[in-house]
Amino acid sequence: MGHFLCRNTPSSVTRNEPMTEQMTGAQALVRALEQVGVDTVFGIPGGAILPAYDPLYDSKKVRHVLVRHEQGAGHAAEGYAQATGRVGVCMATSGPGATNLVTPIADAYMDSVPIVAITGQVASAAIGTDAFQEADISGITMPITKHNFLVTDPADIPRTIVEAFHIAATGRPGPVLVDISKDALQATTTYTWPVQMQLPGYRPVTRPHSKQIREAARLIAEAKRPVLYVGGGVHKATASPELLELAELTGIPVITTLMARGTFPDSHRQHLGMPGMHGTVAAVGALQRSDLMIVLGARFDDRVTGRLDTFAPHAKVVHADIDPAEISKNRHADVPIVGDCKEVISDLVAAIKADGRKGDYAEWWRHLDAYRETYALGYETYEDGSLAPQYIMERIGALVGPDAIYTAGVGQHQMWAAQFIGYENPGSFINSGGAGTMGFAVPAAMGAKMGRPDKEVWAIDGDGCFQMTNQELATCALEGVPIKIAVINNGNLGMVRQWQTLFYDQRYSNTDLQSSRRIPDFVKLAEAYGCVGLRCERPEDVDDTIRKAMEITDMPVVIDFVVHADAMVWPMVAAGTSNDDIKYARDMAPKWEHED
Ligand SMILES: Cc1ncc(C[n+]2csc(CCOP(=O)(O)OP(=O)(O)O)c2C)c(N)n1
Ligand SMILES: [Mg+2]
Repeated sequence: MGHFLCRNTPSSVTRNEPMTEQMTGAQALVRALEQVGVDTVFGIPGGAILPAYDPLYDSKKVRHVLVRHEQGAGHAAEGYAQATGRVGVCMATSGPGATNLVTPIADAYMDSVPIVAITGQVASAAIGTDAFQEADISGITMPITKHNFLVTDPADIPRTIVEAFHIAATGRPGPVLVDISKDALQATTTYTWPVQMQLPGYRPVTRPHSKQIREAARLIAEAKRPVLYVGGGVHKATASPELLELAELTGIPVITTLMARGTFPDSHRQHLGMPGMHGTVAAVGALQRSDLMIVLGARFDDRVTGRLDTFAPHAKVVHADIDPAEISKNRHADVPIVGDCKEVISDLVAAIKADGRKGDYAEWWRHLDAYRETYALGYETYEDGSLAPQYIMERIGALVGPDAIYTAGVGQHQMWAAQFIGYENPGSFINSGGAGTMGFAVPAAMGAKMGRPDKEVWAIDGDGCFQMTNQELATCALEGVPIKIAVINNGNLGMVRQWQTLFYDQRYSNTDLQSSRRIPDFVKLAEAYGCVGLRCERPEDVDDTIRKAMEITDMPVVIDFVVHADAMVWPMVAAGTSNDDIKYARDMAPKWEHED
């Protein structure tokens, strides 16, 4: 069983006599949602889903949050899921309501986020006739859902809901769509509870094979230059404590991918940082020179590997993942391990203790420490007094601290947030890794804050991303969701502009948003949405502005940080090139002189 459990899998259902009752399909839907433990649904009503909104109006257990765009509902469900470890839920009507969910569903699929999307469908007799607001949403989302259902019989609704939540939360988590025709919502049915799931072919393997574990332990003892390559699956398995034990038992260096920031404390001596396109020289260099990669819940994304045929050329690979389809997909695994990372890592710890040998990595650490010292993360500051975006991240990290939850949009600001805030706790950095979805930050922060109202939640957003989904500020203001949004306003689609600077001769085609001209004025926009708007343009005002935002705990706060337009994200491995060609600043390549 995965550890990303909704508290409502059938095992928690009381084993009393089956309960039966006559009700509509819509009432059955709401009752089933209540019985699987849903407390929050993000959505927008419309014709086909309207019957469901009527019993929802009466529910004492399910809070429906009326968003302003269905994309916001989907990302909010993702933020909620990642902040709580439970399944996030979004709801929309047929046709355009459902297609507006496509982007967050794709996003959740890429990042293995457990959400259930419930959509209304036109009446079953009208399906396939191009009826008003008809879209084949189960067809459209087939390749981007872990599973999806089209329900036309009201009697199937409770069982389908239980199955959807079970599939979303167990094994490798992911999005599940439940599309329900309007007539199924309206018809009367006999509601029976508990239900029997009918998923004969679905049995995720969570227990790793002991022979593979012993083989991995042997390779670890014999390796000279091992690295723990940690991905998002480790946090999803709530395996941070086991990871810490494994790392400290063996003394092996740890790198955490974008999806794993916080899974291992940034402050830990053995942590080399993030690998990949904008990773640290130490993390990238460690992988390139390693003789053994222990890959845990990660998938050799091209943003990590760079040119695949030059990635970590000397390394043997131990690859553990709950999804067998990931093993040897991009890189051959010498020791494939299918299983839940919590079980895999604790079994590895036991096997290493039983093996009794200890690897000697002193020489390895001498090289790594040299990389780390020579090529520490750094950034440019500006003599004209303008703001360096990286400095803002450092100050947010210092003042707000590691107990908060951070979300990010996509672009330069996302990479600076990954590099400079400093994460100590698993799940404290929620962002769109696989899909790279601009507009993720604000609705994801809203969902995270609603799931964890006890946490301070900061969205680090770009001026471009913010203009894609900021309408959810209205939702936040009206629903009382006091998140903070730090807009890193460089006036540009900065990440694209960075590529134009480096690879397109500084021809800045269509990347100038002119948002530093205050179109729109983010402070006024915040105020128009019933939020507090603050602006900060100089380094000496950064701390005061952050503190002011922290003091406001009853309203959402938007800070317009107007920053230097030319700041760039370094280090960088250019797309399609080898990790060996990493640059730590423009035209500055590290010297790998600490070689044997
Ligand atoms: C929905 C979507 N459209 C386009 C892109 C391509 N893209 C990646 S980063 C980026 C620029 C983001 O601009 P901004 O939010 O201002 O962030 P910055 O890079 O300036 O920090 C764009 C257009 C994307 N990732 N997602
Ligand atoms: Mg920008």
